[in-house]
Amino acid sequence: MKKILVANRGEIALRVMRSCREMGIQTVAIYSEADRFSPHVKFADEAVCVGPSPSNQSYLKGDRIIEICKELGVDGIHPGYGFLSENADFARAVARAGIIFIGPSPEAMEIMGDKLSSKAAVKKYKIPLVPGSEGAIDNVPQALKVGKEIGFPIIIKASAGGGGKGMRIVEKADEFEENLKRAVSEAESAFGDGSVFLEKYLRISKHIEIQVLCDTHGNYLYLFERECSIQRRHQKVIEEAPSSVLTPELRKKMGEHAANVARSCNYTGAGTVEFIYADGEYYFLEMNTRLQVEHPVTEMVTGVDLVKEQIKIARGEAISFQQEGLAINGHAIEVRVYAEDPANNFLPDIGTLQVYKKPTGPGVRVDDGFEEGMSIPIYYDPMIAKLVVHGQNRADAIAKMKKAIDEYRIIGVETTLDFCQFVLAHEEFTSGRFNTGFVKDHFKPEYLTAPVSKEFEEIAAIIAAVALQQKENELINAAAADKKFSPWKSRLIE
Ligand code: MV4
Repeated sequence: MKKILVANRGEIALRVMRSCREMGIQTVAIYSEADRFSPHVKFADEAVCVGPSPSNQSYLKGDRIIEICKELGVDGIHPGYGFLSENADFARAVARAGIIFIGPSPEAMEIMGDKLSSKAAVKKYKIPLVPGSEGAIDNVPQALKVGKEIGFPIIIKASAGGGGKGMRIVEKADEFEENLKRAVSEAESAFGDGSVFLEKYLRISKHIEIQVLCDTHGNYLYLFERECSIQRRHQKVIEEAPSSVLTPELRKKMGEHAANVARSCNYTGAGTVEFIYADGEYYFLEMNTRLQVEHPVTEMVTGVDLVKEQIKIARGEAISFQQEGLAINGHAIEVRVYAEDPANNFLPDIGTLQVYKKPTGPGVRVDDGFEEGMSIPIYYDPMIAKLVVHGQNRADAIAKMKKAIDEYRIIGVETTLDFCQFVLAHEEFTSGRFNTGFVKDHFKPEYLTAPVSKEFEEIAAIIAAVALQQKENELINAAAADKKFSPWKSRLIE
């Protein structure tokens, strides 16, 4: 592979291109009109505009992206996460065009993309599954029968869903009538597939996922776990590796189960097997057939560059290490920095990064795709950056993260940084006992707005007004300078 097109934007596009460059591989960026001046465009060896800002007119234009590859002599496509990364039809079209899709086979994506077919696939490996319905449920008597067997509460999940989309919790039998009907019609309209199934709802649980790496030579390796229980409405906020609750024995068993999930669909490349953990027991939920947002915590504790491994596997090489050669070194934590206002129900807060200063130092990694002065586009995910730290142990990593967040300076948009600081300081978090209900159970927006005196507020308002005027002047100058910037590396193919 000599030239890779990264079919993505922002931090992940940059992160993938960095590994390509270290491997001596040429990089091609694609960008939408909103991303014309983005760092991933400047970093790439070549860059092509794929269309207007909305992603369905740009980053999701699979056919157009394949055309660009043909024109520029691209031999591999890395899809990043989101967008086209789990689209089996796209992966198939890429292969048909004689280009390597850096990811699993379309067949593996399809098997794991459907929760019922993924459960069916792992059956022969005796993977622990949450008690539930054998297949799809489409009527109340069927649901009641399962309810009798497994007891309440019960969760209804869409087979074509995943990541928490289209789930409903049923507390008692008479709630089936309405919830089943709604779940089916929601699944139908959201995924074009109304199949739903039932599982015993585990109310207090942890979200633990295992990173796997598999090559075309029959090697199925696990790179241990990430714990991602700190989340809000299915959006992860803090992830870490390792998890506080896994013993070495449990870790090995879970890892071997994860490798078997990958085996069940002849998986190749990097993937993540998601488990739910409750009371010392764990159960397989689903497999994500992409590189995940939180992959850096695994890289920090294992020393493996997952993107480089993905590329080597796609080239047909065998993984250069073995399971016995892998170990967890220290502890890593990632916080996602979103342009959202935690004091205002985490509403996306768009605007310009008037001040943007990143923390640095040993064991501190920032994966981002913005620079000072840039605006956060409204069209995409509002994540500004991932701040990742590595420490000798969990306490050390937490301390390092607190210091790094303190050093992070973002002015112009509200961010989730203070909220993350609140989580890191909470006893429930430091003790490791937290579960997926943490944010709902322990966070109130008032916690972030410390009371201040009237005089302080007045002085602060004056200082802010002066600073704003100064900044405005700077921005006017910056905008004038910006006009001189031409994306001369870009090639527009009509
Ligand atoms: C569950 C569960 C409890 N019991 N399954 C969320 C992400 C998706 N991959 C699966 N998810 C869950 N599956 C069983 N059998 C709890 C979650 C879950 C959750 C569910 C409802 C509302 C918020 C939640 C937050 C995290 C996890």
